[in-house]
Amino acid sequence: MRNILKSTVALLSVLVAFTSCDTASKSNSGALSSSAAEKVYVAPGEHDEFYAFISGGFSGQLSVYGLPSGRLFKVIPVFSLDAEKAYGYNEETKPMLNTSHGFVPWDDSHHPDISQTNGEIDGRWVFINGNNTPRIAKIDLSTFETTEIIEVPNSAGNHSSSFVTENSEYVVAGTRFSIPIPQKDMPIKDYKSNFKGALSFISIDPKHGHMDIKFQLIMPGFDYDLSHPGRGKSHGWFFFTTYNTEEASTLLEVNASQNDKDFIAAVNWKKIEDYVNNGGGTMMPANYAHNVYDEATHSATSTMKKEVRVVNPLDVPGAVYFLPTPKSPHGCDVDPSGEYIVGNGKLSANLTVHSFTKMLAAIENNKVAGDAYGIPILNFEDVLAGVVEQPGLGPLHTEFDGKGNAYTTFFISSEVVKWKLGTWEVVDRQPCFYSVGHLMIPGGNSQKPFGKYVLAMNKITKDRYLPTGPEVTQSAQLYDISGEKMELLLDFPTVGEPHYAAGCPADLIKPRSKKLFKLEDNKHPYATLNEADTKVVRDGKTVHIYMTTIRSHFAPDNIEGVKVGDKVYFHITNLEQDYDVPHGVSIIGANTSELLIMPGQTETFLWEPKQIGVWPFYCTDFCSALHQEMQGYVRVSPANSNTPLKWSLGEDIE
Ligand code: RUQ
Ligand code: CUA
Repeated sequence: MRNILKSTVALLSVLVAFTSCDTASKSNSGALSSSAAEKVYVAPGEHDEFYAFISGGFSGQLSVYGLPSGRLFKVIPVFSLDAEKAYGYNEETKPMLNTSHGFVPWDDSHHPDISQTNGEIDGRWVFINGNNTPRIAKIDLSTFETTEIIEVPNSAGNHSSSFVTENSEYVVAGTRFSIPIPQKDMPIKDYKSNFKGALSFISIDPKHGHMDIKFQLIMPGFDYDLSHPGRGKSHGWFFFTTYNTEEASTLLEVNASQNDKDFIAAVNWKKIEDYVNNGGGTMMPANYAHNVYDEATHSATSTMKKEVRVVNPLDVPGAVYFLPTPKSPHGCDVDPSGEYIVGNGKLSANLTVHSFTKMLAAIENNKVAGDAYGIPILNFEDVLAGVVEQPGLGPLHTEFDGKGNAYTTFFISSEVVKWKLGTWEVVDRQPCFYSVGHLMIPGGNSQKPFGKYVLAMNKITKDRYLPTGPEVTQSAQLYDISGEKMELLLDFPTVGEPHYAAGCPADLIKPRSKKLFKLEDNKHPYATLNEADTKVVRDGKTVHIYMTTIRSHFAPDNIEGVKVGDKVYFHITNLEQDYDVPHGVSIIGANTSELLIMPGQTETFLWEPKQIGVWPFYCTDFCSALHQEMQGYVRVSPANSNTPLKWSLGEDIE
């Protein structure tokens, strides 16, 4: 025990030494030479070449940047409330944040991935995982809005997620923390062999993208850290890194660092899919939310699902194998050809690369080294493609440029290292400022990466930016990788802690970007499609206001007969049919955010007036020269008054 603690202390001091930035900061690297500046300069009015969708980490959101400029375009609300867009505040989107734990308006979003067709990025949807209360969200890239969230049962810490297979057959969610399945009240010390880890395969409807859990593979109680799909020759397989194969439940920094090798789990999902399609697996009681936003009604619904299909890997022989992989591997990355599976062993001096072809041969020849809970373990030597010797310290993630090179981030030595697939030689290295986590090459998780830039997402940025109090901005760095050597081009701040990102050429998305919602397609139950139909309706203590907006007034804009204690729903339809003309609305004391209503859309907020008086409401979005004139009044009378319910526009209420 003493030795273990000693070695942990030693490792920690290495870590501290490498993450203190004082010396590195002095070398200003001359990155912003004029040629670097030119490479990231996008002239006013010009467009960026790539979109980058960068995870918001603990902000729970997904942010959209342009590359190479590093300009922020939008923060898409996904798992967290967003007052700017009324996400989670308006009645239409509140159901998006429903879970089996109730309304959960926050998550830790990690790894975005873009949908694919035939192994190439198709630019239709982005998927991203919520790590804390296990969920997967789908963002529609025609509207840049979250349109679906599915909760993942039997899971905790949805981290090996949300990676997509090469025809978007599945988006995959693996649990980081193993737990009792089903959950139950039991002693924590009985973790070993009693806790299990679920790997969930969530099918994606090819047309609408609707998600549905096809099956959950119930695996031994390890921590399933990251994953990537096979592609090309390895299409039909999925690979997951594991750590804590020791099955420790306490002081994991020591107790989960005992085994010389953990595993990459290779899962033949095609085989399991066949098994399931033939009635295999068992339906297990469960309780998880499936939240879908409908573009026709501009509203989300939340449905609680009551069962899920689980599969015991031992029931599908030949479907799951363990590939021994040194020292608590983190990233699990598959090259564009589908041949190489890179295990980024956090505590290993070398990078391990497995060969898919060799894996198949070992399986064919039944060369098994042992088993873990009945799952065959292959021989390390039999599946090894090669080793990148001593490339750096603390490897985390690897991406590929499609030209035979791999790029791996090293957290402890704080650098991106470029090496060659097949020869395993290191060909270049560039420092990161500082302590890089993930990296992204547009299309990097596909058969066809666009190997022009690599984006490094860093964990520490002290002294890179103007100070902003104890918390310094989160940051990414852009490198040009079009030449033999990488060249640092740009630092830019990011939202939340960026984990992974997904990128693609802007041309894949731009032509499909929606400009407005057609009024005639608006099926919102409280939509008002012209001013003549505006009205105010009382139903007991509930008041529904059917209101419209158009430059530059609300209809109606004077309302009387509302009483203290009423529940007042403002249902507001934006009648504009022009690009980029939203209107906003809010009223004093409303316990929600403003609404930001797109052309042709209907949104609703609830107001519960607590005080008598005459209260103004106004447009919150500067929509025209007469935006400041876009306002109105609601008269609130005592609860027992008999002020008649009346409304008007352009004339006085008599
Ligand atoms: S993880 S670096 Cu989800 Cu590697 Cu963040
Ligand atoms: Cu409408 Cu400002």
